[in-house]
Amino acid sequence: MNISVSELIVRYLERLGIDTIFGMPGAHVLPIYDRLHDSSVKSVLVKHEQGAAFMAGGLARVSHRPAACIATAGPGATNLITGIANAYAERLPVLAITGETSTYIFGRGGLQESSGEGGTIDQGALFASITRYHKLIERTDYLGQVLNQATQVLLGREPGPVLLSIPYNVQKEMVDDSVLEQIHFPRKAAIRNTASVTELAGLIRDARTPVIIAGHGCIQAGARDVVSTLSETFNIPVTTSLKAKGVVAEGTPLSLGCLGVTSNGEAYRYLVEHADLLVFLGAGFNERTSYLWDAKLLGNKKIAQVDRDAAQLGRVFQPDVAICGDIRAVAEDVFAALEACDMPPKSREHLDGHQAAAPAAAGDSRAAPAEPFHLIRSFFGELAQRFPHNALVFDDNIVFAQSYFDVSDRNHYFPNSGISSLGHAIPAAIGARCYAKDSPTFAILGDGGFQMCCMEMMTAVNYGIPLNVVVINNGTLSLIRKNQYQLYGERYIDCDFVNPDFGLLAQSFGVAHYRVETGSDLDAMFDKADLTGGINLIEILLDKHAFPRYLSAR
Ligand SMILES: Cc1ncc(C[n+]2csc(CCOP(=O)(O)OP(=O)(O)O)c2C)c(N)n1
Ligand SMILES: [Mg+2]
Repeated sequence: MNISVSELIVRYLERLGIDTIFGMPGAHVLPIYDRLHDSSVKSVLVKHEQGAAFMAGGLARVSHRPAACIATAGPGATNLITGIANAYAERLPVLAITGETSTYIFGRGGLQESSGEGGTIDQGALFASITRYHKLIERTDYLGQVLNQATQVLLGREPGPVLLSIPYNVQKEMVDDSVLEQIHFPRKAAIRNTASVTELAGLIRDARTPVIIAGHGCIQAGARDVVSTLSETFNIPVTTSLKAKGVVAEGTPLSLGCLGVTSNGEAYRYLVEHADLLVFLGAGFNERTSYLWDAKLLGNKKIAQVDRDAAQLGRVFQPDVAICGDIRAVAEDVFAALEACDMPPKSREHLDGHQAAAPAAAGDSRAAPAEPFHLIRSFFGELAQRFPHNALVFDDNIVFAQSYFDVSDRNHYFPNSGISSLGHAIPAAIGARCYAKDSPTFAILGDGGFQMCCMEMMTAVNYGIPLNVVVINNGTLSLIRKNQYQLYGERYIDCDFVNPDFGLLAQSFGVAHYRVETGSDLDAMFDKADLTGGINLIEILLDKHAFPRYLSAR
């Protein structure tokens, strides 16, 4: 049957299982919007296309499925860029559909033309380095092949964003709907282990104080339970990267918490003082996790590394054993090998001593009100207690959560780890909530970041999407202020600013507002606010002179 290309694109979205598309119409994408009317795909109108890309990213991150955004030619497409770049860095399967001027006016200076012809801006070039596949679809004869290639990227083992840019006239052309049959859905192939599981099991057997460093690869591989079992059965403590917080429930005896320059330093201390074997499971060793590649972390230790991506093996350190393979499968094999050789659990002597010497656990800090972060600390403590299992927490601040937020093994914590762009948390949380419809959803961010994307709160209002925005009101770009204090002799420039009245802002948005200045304000907020079904703007006050003690690299 003959259908328009626009209709075909909408059917393609349905085939991918996409039920929500985030975006803003413009004349050059109206044919596709028109076809959305009669489809199962619901469109969500955003305030800025950057928000649409972040929303799609948030949805993909929570659902592990493709998500989509749509924008018009020219400025619509360029506004998507930061969000798509973030999806690229996070390897999220985000499909961006953009319009373009009609092919027959390419190069003649059409309104918002971004074909790259005749000196116009070139969408393809702009997106080339932030997508895994991009195509300006100028004809229909290869449409099936293009959609198939897009599918392989979106559903493949190493997903990433895809841009399909479709000129206005092409959107209105007719094609046979059998084009859709050319799309193949890739199967998730199990990768074979290429190195010796027995060798890794041997390293663990011979170690006195092994530590697992769990990364996001454990979450991607669905390996949380296996890692926990490995840890508990053999008394192997686990520390995680920021993105893998909660792979083993934090606050439990074998969790060392998070490893990284902005964390409380406990995991670092254990690694340096006690560990004799580090087992990296799907974890990178980036600037933050590695404390700027601190040699003490790896020194005098055996190192094992398991990653599904061969390119990660040995990228920043030399492992004694490296295994390229599915993390869950390798962890299961290692567990079986250790059971088969009757390995006794490791002694907890060092771990117990280490934990006894550690400062009080996060979350009980109202005991120390003089401490400038006590409200934030208490907030995270309450959050962990009240929503131990099903909250979605999108966090652009990350510094505080790394020390104060105990993530349970089922709590979903999403740090802004992609390209670390301000303005991410609110739209990403909105996108995630469109998928996880019963999960209390939090966007945590600073007041600088808030003002980059706060209008997307109105998107939540427009569609009745429950959301809790927690803004840390310190009237400054704290990280910048901290750097200027530590590294530039207190020569402050362009860090402080005046905030809007958040109460009035919330009122004008029609959402609830809570101003948290004291511990009792915080208690009152937790008691009164509908954090599951409402839309709330929660403002936590913080002295602008207070910042965590860690030192930024530059
Ligand atoms: C889009 C973007 N621009 C600039 C930065 C650089 N940057 C990193 S943190 C920061 C300050 C953030 O201030 P705020 O959101 O108020 O959070 P605070 O540090 O005060 O808690 C800035 C400007 C960035 N990460 N992203
Ligand atoms: Mg701030």
